[in-house]
Amino acid sequence: MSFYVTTPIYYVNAAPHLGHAYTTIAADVMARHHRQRGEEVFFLTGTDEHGEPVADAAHALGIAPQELADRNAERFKALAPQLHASNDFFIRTTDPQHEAVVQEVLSRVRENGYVYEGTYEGWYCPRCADFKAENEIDADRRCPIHHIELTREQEQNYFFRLSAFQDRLEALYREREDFVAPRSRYNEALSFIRSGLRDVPLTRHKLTWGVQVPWDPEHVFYVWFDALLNYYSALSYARESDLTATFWPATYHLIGKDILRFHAVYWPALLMAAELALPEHVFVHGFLLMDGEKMSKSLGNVLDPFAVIERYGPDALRFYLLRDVPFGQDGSVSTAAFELRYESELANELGNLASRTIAMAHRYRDGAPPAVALDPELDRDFAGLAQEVAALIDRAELTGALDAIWQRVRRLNRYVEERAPWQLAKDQARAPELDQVLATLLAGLRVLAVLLHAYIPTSSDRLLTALGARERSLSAARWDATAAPGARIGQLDALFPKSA
Ligand code: ME8
Repeated sequence: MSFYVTTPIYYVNAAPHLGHAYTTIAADVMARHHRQRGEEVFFLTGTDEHGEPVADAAHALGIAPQELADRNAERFKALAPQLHASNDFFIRTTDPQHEAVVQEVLSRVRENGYVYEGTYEGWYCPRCADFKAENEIDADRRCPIHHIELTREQEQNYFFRLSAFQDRLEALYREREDFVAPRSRYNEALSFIRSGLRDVPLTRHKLTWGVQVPWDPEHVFYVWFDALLNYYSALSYARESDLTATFWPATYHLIGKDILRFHAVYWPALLMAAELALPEHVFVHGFLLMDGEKMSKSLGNVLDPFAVIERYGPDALRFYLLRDVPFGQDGSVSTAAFELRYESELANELGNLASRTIAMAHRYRDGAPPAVALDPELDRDFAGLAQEVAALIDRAELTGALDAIWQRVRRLNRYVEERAPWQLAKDQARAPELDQVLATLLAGLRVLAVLLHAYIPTSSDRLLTALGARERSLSAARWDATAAPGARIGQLDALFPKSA
């Protein structure tokens, strides 16, 4: 089994912000979870370095585009480890190997008859690097995303014959209802397709900052075609041996809703034109909003993920973003909401549960987990949990999976209150009962820690180490007293200190 997950490659026209961190974290949760299942995983992220947004930003700073790209690519590259994102490679579209693949694939698209020369005229947003359809433009001719004035562009270009894929794309959406999720995004993409596909420019004449068109060196490829091909090109040079046969087609492309059309319409058409296999799923998440507006570099209202991480650590940020904003929908983020989740859920519900349980195992049983059967009362909540979580993550329902886990965190907290082990400990005759409660709590914590690994890897690891559990694979989330035999309980400092 192989599993290949990607994030969008981010523009290097400015520094990384929380929105970028969000997609990278989500992809990391999926990658880590699938590794726990024993699958062969490849997780790709990187930077999109060509095109007008980057050229314009460099121009404004009075430096060469490559210099800006080099500078900001480093910052994006540094973001991944700070988030504890376990990406297997970091692609830059200025990598010469990537550029060669772009030239090769797009030449094949031309040889296959899907490229022709023509004139294009339309309303263009230089920040989106995208022409806007008439129905996207309001009366004052501004970009609906960036609120800047659109420019009227007319140029002699090579075109990609997108219209030739009308029927095949409709058939794709008919036959593979899970190609795009959530359903609302599937419907949005399909209705765009059904409204009638028009050919799109494949090259730009006036720009020089891009991958040169091999059959006409006066042109560079339109940045979106260059960028989309990163998902494919990376596999050919990320390692010494070519990984394409193992990982292509991608299992999941995770994207924000701003780039749906490129991934759900252009991309499958381009792959068809190049005779390459299509990805299995495109999952579209919503926007993180601050003051009701999308955070974006060009709007300037950004929350710095580096600052959040420095104060609370990456686990807290990872947890908050996937817990508070239903993955797939828009959601507001704020410091107040973050602090509330941190205190009430991470510190109180999980942190206290863990420290209490471990303290009781030491106090009442000297750190040796009782080797007794688990309380059947919790079977219903815990027995099928790992499968339930895996099924949700298979559908990229990352908030749903986290919620399924968290319901059990709460269930264990109720269990402690109901059984009151401190009362049982007062009565020697009830020692077997206390054994069972402690064994059940320790097993429950182990299951939760294994399942939480994908979300909060550092805390999960600390908790598993304290529980004496060596196994991190999903099989250790079995609801079974023998899943971690004979382990001794260690010490655990507060998982989520309140003074953070
Ligand atoms: O579009 N909320 O790059 P980009 C949630 N280079 N996610 C957000 C976000 C927000 N407020 N802001 C950004 C590009 N994102 C192209 C992609 S792919 C072949 C080329 C995330 O730097 C989200 O994943 O503008 C969004 O799709 C992406 O960053 C856009 O990053």
